[in-house]
Amino acid sequence: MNETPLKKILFVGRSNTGKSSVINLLTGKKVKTGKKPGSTRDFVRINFGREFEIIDVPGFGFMYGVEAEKQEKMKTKIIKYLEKNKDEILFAVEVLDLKMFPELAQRWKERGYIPLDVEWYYFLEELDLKPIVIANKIDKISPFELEDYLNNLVFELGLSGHWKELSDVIIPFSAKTGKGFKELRKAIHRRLEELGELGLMKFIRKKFY
Ligand SMILES: Nc1nc2c(ncn2[C@@H]2O[C@H](COP(=O)(O)OP(=O)(O)OP(=O)(O)O)[C@@H](O)[C@H]2O)c(=O)[nH]1
Ligand SMILES: [Mg+2]
Repeated sequence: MNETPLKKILFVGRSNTGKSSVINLLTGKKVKTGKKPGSTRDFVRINFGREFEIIDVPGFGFMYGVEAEKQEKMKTKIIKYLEKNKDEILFAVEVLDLKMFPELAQRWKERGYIPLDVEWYYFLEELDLKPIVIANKIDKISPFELEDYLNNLVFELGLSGHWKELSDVIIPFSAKTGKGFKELRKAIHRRLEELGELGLMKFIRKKFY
């Protein structure tokens, strides 16, 4: 096997946050989504010709019906994969459920832990994978509260500045209504431009259907 490795964009995030849904929207490819966390149980490679693939990484944190030991194994598998394939990964997209984020983050912190979503963000940063954070499911948040949710996210991720100035990193989004699609596309465009890979934009849909 002497194939050139495909360039990859990696989608990560806790279970049920909408990773597969976002991939569907962006590419028009049918990726399995589901109501129960753990719909995607193994790495799914979504191929685009011979140059590019999107990797739908199984949700970490909680997988429905999958016991703790298996989850731990999956976490190790994801970390190993990242370390091994680092050079072919263009950048990462972390999808989180903004509606659930504050409560979950609080719960983890009360127990003395770094919230899982935050830990992953740091980890991806550390690997220099320049994560774009999709703050998904904003359709579940009232417009009056959205600002607070986003400020809280910026704070928890340890970023400075207003979320509006961080449009390269945090994208308020709804895979249900398509809100944020244009902004997400722009952020992806910028990442690819920096990498000299703008040719790959042809695989990203122009608008939300
Ligand atoms: N209301 C709302 N529901 C959403 C949104 N995005 C995804 N969902 C729903 O959330 C559930 C999980 O979506 P998936 O795309 O399967 O999530 P996933 O992150 O791939 O989940 P795993 O594969 O289990 O890790 C599905 O029922 C989706 O329809 C959103 O923006 N708003
Ligand atoms: Mg999935």
